[in-house]
Amino acid sequence: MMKKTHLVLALGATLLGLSAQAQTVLKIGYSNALTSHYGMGAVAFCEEVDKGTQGRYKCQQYPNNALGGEREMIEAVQLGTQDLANVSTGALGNFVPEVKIVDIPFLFRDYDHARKVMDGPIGQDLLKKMTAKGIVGLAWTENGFRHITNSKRAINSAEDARGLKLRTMENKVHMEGFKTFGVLPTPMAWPEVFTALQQGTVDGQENPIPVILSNKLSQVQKYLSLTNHVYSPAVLVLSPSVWNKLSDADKGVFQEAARKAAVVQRKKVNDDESVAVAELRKDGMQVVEKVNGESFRKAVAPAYAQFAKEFGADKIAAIQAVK
Ligand code: EAX
Repeated sequence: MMKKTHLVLALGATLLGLSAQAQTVLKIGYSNALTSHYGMGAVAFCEEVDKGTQGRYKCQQYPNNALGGEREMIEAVQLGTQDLANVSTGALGNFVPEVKIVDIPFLFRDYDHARKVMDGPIGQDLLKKMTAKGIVGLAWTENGFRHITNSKRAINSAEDARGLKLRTMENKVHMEGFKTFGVLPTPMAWPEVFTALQQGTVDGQENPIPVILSNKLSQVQKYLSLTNHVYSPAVLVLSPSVWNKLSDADKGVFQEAARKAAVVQRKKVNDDESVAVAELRKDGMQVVEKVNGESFRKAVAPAYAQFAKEFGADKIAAIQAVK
């Protein structure tokens, strides 16, 4: 008898939301390992959220494409079937067209420049643009400057890249830009890439150092050239179905947690870069460190007319002007 009463009371309290222990577990997905820059960012975010909400919000980590490719994860976040994702901008422009401007090759000079833009008014404005598309952009994290790997030959200048079949992200700006290098861009979701490289469906791909390391691309690619041809931002996105239920205080906790995650994730990008060349050479890769960057920049220059038409020359100039 006693037992039954307790059960009813406990149930009643839970239904009324009175339980002090009420806990929500959020699913967070990303396309690299738990130990990668994405994983470290996601874990840091979740620790901060847990702390800041006194344990009311916790996460379950889904690394290694466990919830699908980046396009699928963004869709799921929109729908509310997935709570959080830490994704690159690869597929994001298909949902939020304004974001595509940051995918222009050779737009950013270096990490300081890129991070300043993403954390400044331009980047923050782009985060807000996501809201109208049913995506809550919490903070820009980072994937890193991208480099070309391939199985055919060492690339010293744009001339050497000519004719290579290169996997690209599902990103029109990248495809337009990389075409000017003379490569054949082949869009493909990330989860398919390792096998495609292994089987020779494509000759190469391009990605930041942390992705090359974390996915052991040295097993399927002989050549790496530090082309730095485009900056690859990433972003922590949250489903509106979670966001809309948060109190203002909790919203603040989530945003601050995302900003702290960005610091951790960016540091991992830098740390990986500082050890990568030695490590990848040890793994048998041939690494071209001093690429003729000018040849790539020259090749892509004509495409800037198209980018200016699409995004506005003033908007591109505003990004370039950030010091
Ligand atoms: O987000 O698809 C890609 O090349 C991405 O850079 C990678 O999955 C990490």
